[in-house]
Amino acid sequence: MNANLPWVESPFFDEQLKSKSLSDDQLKLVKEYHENGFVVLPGLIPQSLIDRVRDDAEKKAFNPDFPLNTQRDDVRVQDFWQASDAAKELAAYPQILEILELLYEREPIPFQTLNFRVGTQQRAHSDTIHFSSLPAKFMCGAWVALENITEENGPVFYYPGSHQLPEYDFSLIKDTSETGSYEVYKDYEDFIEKIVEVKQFTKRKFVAKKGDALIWSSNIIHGGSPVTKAGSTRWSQVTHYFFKDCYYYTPMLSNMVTKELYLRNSLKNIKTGEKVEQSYNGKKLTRIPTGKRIYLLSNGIKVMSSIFRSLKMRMK
Ligand SMILES: O=C(O)CCC(=O)C(=O)O
Ligand SMILES: [Fe+2]
Repeated sequence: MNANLPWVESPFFDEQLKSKSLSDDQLKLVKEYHENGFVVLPGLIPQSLIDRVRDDAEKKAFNPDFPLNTQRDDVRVQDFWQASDAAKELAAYPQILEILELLYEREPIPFQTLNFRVGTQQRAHSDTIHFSSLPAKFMCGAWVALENITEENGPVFYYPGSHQLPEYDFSLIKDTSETGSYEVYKDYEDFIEKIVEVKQFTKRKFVAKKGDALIWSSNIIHGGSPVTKAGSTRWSQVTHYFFKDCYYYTPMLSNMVTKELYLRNSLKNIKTGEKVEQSYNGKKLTRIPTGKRIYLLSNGIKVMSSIFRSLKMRMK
């Protein structure tokens, strides 16, 4: 039996596993990912690459005199890969892509990097509120330590097993049909914090050595721990990945009641530099714009023409 999901997220995972011939290491990895929603990969990234990324981040990303045309502040710099070959190499690091192919059985598309200088202290969330796909859950993050991460410098925290919760968006949190926005994001964070409490998930922290990587699935709840040692750095890079042949959207800015989606129309594949095409399991859908960057997806002409007919009627 198949589900319209990544196989590692499928309720039929155990059954599907039987039909695959995997090495012992691969078997351990896919089982862990399925069950917990993450895998830790100690020492995955060579120190030489780590040092290059860190050096670039220090000299360029967090140097206000170095011109960048992406979002930046003292904590994080978005899409630094555009200015750093090392950051780009890390985002498309072959062993990470190989593992993602194994887990998702689709071509991974690195589409966003975030470089951090210090801990984010970000509240608990699932990345699905920011990055979702149709079909669902074809998204993940790979977080790499560019220095040793301790209890004190704001390690990433996460809740094993929380990836199996529903994909919470405003339609499951609020009783209004309003479109999502940054203004109500705090309500989402409050909700997630409460969910973690009532479900009694166990918190884990990614205390890591320089070069260790953590891959997390789209829906696992995670965030950044408080920085308890004043002035400590937490050099790190996270890359967010989608997978081929999906539609990509942002639930936080979509209307998840009416299914009007804020589509991510200008994604770039960091590996190839090419624009990311969108499709649904091999089929192009029609995008009917209903707002700025907001669309209804449709099977095509039949629906389109009935919408135009009703518009015409209304205009009479
Ligand atoms: O690095 C952190 O503290 C959290 C990062 C995060 O949530 C993300 O990249 O999705
Ligand atoms: Fe996140």
